Amino acid sequence: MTEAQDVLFDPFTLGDLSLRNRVIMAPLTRSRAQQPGDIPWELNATYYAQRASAGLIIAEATQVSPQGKGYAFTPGIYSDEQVEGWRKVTSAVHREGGKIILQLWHVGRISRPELQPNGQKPVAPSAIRPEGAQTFIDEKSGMVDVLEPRELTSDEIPGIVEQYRLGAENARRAGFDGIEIHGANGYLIDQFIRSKTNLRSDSYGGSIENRIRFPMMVVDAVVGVWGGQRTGIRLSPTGTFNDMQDDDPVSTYGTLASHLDDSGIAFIEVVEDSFQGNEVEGRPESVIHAIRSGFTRTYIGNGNYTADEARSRIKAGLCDLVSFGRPFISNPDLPERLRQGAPLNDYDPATFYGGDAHGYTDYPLLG
Ligand code: 8OZ
Repeated sequence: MTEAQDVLFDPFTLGDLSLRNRVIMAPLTRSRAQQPGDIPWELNATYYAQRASAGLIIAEATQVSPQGKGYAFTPGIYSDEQVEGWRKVTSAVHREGGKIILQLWHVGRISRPELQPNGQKPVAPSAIRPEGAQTFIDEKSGMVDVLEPRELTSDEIPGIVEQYRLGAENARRAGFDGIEIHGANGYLIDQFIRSKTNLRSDSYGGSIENRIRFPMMVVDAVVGVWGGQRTGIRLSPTGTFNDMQDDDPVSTYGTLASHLDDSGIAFIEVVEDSFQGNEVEGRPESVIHAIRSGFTRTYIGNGNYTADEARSRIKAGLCDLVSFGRPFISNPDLPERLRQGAPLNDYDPATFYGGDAHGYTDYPLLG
């Protein structure tokens, strides 16, 4: 295949951003922020700069507040030191000609008192313990079970929206090119969206319109800072990671997609398949169709894609862009490898989370 025919290397306009290819780097938790303070630093700048040939880098999930933290060593975007740290990252990526947006994260119930301000219980739409969910609190304890959270009062919810708004403002100060809101994988926004985790009887729970109220407030707050053309959201309609489920994902996500369309955001990234939970067999085509029908702008497919599947689904109009996660961990030059059909380096799950440069910035380039 010649370069001119390879749809993965068609430039693409994503909102206000001109992308040089359609090979997107998915957000990847790597748990290597500098301590204390969960501050991005030179090591993270090197890692992201190595991957700047992606059409777009979606930087890892980043807590908008101390309450939004659920794992040791993940970065934040609420302190001045974190903003300065992220500035090192965005400058390094821009120096290499890349583009990078930040994923804003609040974990909701997927945390532990050990990680929360004043040892408080983590918060959630409803006080439901996620069965089988675990988190990482420190090197000594390793993975530990998540406990029953505290139900948020309706009065607290605008304050959490404000945490996201401040995160969005801080991301601007840090030099990012835009925002992805983390609405997937069983964290706070997802806990509101899906029926299994939202049993509220106020205006934030019950009907689909009510369950998506808080998510849409967050979207509107971020759009207020960045504009729709530089804002997107990640969703995982059928993922079961963190004990998630929805009674009727076609209706839930079809409705959400039209509200997101009205909000003016530029893209939805969909976890169609995942390595973390027992997902449905294959890609959930009926939900993908519902989202595609409700949302008129860019759709980014994600989850266990090969280059050929990415090409064929883009050509079939099932997605516009594809994000790759694990392959980008072990192949900093993934776009060039896909273009050439070159072999990929294997990744080592033992170095996914935490640690140093090993398994992070030491994967080899082609040649
Ligand atoms: C793996 C480990 C910890 C967090 C996600 C942010 O699943 C994550 C995550 C992944 O979205």
